[in-house]
Amino acid sequence: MYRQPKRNLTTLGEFIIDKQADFPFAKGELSSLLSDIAIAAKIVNREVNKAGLVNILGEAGSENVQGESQKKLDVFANEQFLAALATGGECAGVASEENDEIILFDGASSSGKYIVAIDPLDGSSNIDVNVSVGTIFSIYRRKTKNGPATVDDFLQPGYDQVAAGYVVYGSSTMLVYTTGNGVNGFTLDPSIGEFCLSHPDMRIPSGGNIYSVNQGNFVHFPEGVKRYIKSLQIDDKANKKPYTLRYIGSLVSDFHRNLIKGGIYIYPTTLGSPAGKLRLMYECNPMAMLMEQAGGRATDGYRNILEIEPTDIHQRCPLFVGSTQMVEEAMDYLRQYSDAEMKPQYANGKES
Ligand code: P6P
Repeated sequence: MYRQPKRNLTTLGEFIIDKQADFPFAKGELSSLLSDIAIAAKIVNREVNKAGLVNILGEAGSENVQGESQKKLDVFANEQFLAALATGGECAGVASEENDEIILFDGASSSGKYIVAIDPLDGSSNIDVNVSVGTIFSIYRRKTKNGPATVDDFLQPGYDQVAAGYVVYGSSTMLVYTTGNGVNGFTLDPSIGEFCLSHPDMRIPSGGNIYSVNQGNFVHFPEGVKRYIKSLQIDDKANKKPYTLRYIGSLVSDFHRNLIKGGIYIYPTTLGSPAGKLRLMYECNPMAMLMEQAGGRATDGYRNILEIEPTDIHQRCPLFVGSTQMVEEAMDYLRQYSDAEMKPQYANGKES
C-alpha cells in the first residue's frame, strides 16, 4: 500500500479540490473557474515583476470607462483574465473596470453557470513607481438559466456572491480568496510556479490601531469622518493613540496589511464625489465578502456593503472596511455628526 510521504505544502489546486469535497453537489465548475483565475494571475505576475525592464510601462494611449488613462499593464492584465475566463468554459461573461460594457463570451462559455466582476489591475497608477498593485475579483452564479448572460446577471447584491478574492503583486505575490467558508491565503512559489497555502483561515483582529485614508482629502470629508479621524490622532497612550496612518494608494495592499494586523480603510463620500470613488461590483463587494468572512465589517458608513442593490456595473460607493470595533466606531461618528446631504445617494433612490 502506497504510504504518502508527509509534505507540508498544499497547492491552491489541491486546496480547491479538497474544499470542493465539502460541497456534495459541487461538480467542479467553481473549482475550475478559480483555477482559471489563478493561471491568469501567474501570467500577470510575470509581467508586473518585470514592468520596469520592458517597454510595457507608460500610457497605452487609450482611456478606460473611468476616463483614466490606461497603462499598458492595465490592458495586458485585462486581456489575460478575459482570455483565461473565456477559454475556461465556466464563466458566461465579465464586468471589468477596463470595459465600458459587460463582456459576454460565446461558444461553450456562453452557457457557463457563473459571471465574474473584476478589477484586473487595481492601483495601477502605482506601477511606474514600483508600489504593489492588485487584482480584485467577484464571482456570482447567473440568475438567467440559458442563452447569453444579461446585465441583470451582474446586478446582484454582494450577499449573493459565491466567491471573492484578490491577488496582491507585492514583495511576494499572494492570492487570497473565500467561497463563504473562511478566508485562505496562498503565496506564489516561483520555483514551482504554484500558489501554496501560507495563510490558512485568515481572521482580522477585532480591534486595531492602523487607519488608511487619503488625508489629503480631509477638508472635503463629511463632518463625522473628520471627527472620527481626529479622535484617532489624540495623545492617549492608554488607548494606544495616536494611531498609525498607513495609506499607499493601493486598496489591495492597504486591505491586506489591515487584514493581517487589524485596522480600518476608509474611502468616504467627499463634496466632489457624493458616492465616493471606489466601485461597488469589483472593489467594494469582493472586499466586503472577504472582510466579513475574516470576522471584520464593511459598510458604506451607514449599512453593510453587501446589502446594496446595484443599478450599474460601474457604480461607486463609499467604503469603511476592517476591524469591526473600528468600523462601528466610525459609523457612530457619522450618525452623530454628519450632515444628511453627505449620506451616499444611490441611483435606485435608496439611501443608506
Ligand atoms: P486616491 C486606486 O486607484 C484606488 O482605486 C484604490 O486602489 C486606492 O485605495 C484608491 O483608489 C486611491 O485613491 O484618491 O486616494 O488616490
